[in-house]
Amino acid sequence: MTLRMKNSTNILKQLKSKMGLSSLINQSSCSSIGGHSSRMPLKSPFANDLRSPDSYLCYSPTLFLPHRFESIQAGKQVDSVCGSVNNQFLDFPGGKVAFTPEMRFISESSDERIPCYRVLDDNGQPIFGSSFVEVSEEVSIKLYSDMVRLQTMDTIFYEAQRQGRISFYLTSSGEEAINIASAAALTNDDIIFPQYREPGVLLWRGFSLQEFANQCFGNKADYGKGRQMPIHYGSNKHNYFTVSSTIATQLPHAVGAAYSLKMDRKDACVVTYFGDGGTSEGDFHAALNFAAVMEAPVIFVCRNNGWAISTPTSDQFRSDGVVVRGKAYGVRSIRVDGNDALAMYSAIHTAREMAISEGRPILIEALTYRVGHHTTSDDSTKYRPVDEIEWWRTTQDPVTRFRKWIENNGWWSSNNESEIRSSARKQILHAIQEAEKAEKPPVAELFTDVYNIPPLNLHEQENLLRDTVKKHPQDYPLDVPL
Ligand SMILES: Cc1ncc(C[n+]2csc(CCOP(=O)(O)OP(=O)(O)O)c2C)c(N)n1
Ligand SMILES: [Mg+2]
Repeated sequence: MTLRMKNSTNILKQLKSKMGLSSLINQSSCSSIGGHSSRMPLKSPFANDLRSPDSYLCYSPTLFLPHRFESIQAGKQVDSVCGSVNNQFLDFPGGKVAFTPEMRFISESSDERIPCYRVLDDNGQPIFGSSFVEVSEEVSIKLYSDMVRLQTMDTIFYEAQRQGRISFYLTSSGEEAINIASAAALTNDDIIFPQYREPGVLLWRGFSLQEFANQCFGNKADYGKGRQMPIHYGSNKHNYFTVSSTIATQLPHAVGAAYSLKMDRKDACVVTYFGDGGTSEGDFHAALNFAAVMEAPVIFVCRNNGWAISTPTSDQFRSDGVVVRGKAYGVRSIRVDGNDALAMYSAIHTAREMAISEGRPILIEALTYRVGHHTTSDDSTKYRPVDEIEWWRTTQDPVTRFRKWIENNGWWSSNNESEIRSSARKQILHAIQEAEKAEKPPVAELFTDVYNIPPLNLHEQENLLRDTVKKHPQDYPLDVPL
């Protein structure tokens, strides 16, 4: 029987009991943990203690700052110390550490890989015993329709680039569920720090197809005034920070923003997206550690799609993927089937509640596959087998899987399907035509919005640019006003 939970606090409770969190919470309420008890004599933090295990529970480490102990989860885990050999331990910053006579190196990997949370099987049927957060018919239909709109937008914009109408594009093919289902589980107050393969979050929030087209064509209506490459969307109105090409730079920014939400006691969190390639950047490690220490309400969503352009994950890390890094930094984490919209929705919904109510970061590793080329500058068949791409495209497509589920629920028909596909196509073609016709921003805009009073060297560059365009007009677009 499928276990459905309307209220995700039930899921939270279950999670806590499964993870032993309730016992940790109870332990932390022990008055002396992190506090100073006047009945206890001062003692060396490096001393061995041969008293009975029970006495540790209300024993206060005294030489270190109480706050320092309180902030470290390991400091609360007194149980493991109680089970130590001869009850000997090192009273160390961060909590007591048991001594062991055994010389045992910690294995570089566990015997079993971390399992992947999934709700819908390949045929869109709920898996026996799966628990998930209930999604209404209305939300499910919007969720599916937006995945289709994203798919259609990708197909048409990709073709427009091939026709030379825009300079560059990249698709989210195969990763539609991560995009749309995660967005559906958030509120518009949650702040997004994207990589570049998450335009679906913006689409869900109401960024119009015209706004997408304006950015890709870099016309006067583009909020970036044509100064960025296509796909570098951003929108203040939708709490969506502008895409930055430089991999992983958004991660430390996201943590800072999350910390500010916490200081302002906002009922919101930050969600930042990145690829498996992003985890090879120092910024990823700095951000995770920073978030854990500052207890920032930020959800890290790693789209592990197997490839960082032509570099496979096997050339990027030897660990069991990305999810295990969470534990190393003290960040709660989960591995999710990124091609299962219901699993993504449930995991993000639950992560959001934990992040805000408990003031903590969460790491989600979404397993997926980049079905398209990296960008329009790439041909992925040069470095990966076509069979592999086809297997993912045909058997693991997240859009088809979710469609089967809504069809089984009686919420979707083939008529609905043809309607949504043809109307999405019409709207996108119309948006492209309008965006193409619109005027481009003038050259002068290249030099605005950084300085209140532009410095002399910028004036010189602007003049030089104008002279060069006048001298070599054939090398510059004719439709950019000088
Ligand atoms: C700091 C930095 N290094 C290298 C690049 C070049 N680059 C652009 S995308 C990319 C791969 C990123 O892969 P991943 O994070 O897995 O995202 P995916 O494209 O798979 O969605 C690289 C190396 C860059 N943009 N920034
Ligand atoms: Mg990748």
